[in-house]
Amino acid sequence: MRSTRALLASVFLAALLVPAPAQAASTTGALMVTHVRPNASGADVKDNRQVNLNGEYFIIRNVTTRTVNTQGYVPDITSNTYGRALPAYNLPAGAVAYVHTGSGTNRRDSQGRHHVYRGYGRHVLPNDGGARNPDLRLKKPGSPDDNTSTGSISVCNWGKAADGTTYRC
Ligand SMILES: [Ca+2]
Ligand SMILES: [Ca+2]
Repeated sequence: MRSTRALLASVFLAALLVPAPAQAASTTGALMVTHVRPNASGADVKDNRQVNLNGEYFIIRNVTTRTVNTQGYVPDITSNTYGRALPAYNLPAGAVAYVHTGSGTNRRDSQGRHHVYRGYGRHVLPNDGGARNPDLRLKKPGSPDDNTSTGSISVCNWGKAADGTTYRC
């Protein structure tokens, strides 16, 4: 029979072998930012026009057990003033929505993913998020887009974003 000490040592070793969890997204509110794709696939600009605006997005999850209206939540990008509040959209309990930078019809697609559009005519998420920490704060409705933590419920941080790559928050 193994000694208590040996048993404790093996338990300790097993604990060490469990990989550390990636930094998990969190929220103090109803919505959580879980992922971000700061750098849309392909060129951002073609013939002097900003293109593939909807290839730039972040993903939010309704962490509650009830439908949440996204209206008024403020995505405050901490290095700029493109903090237009989210449009009205009923996101079901537990559901995930892609929040796109460009224009489109807010909807649920055939795979059950929801899409919400911010209506910008340019890319707004920095491809190089090295300057601030966090790079994005999701704030409760009525909060200022002032690059401070006021009203913040969930954050996302990234560094230099590779082309067409999605990052966990
Ligand atoms: Ca801002
Ligand atoms: Ca970008």
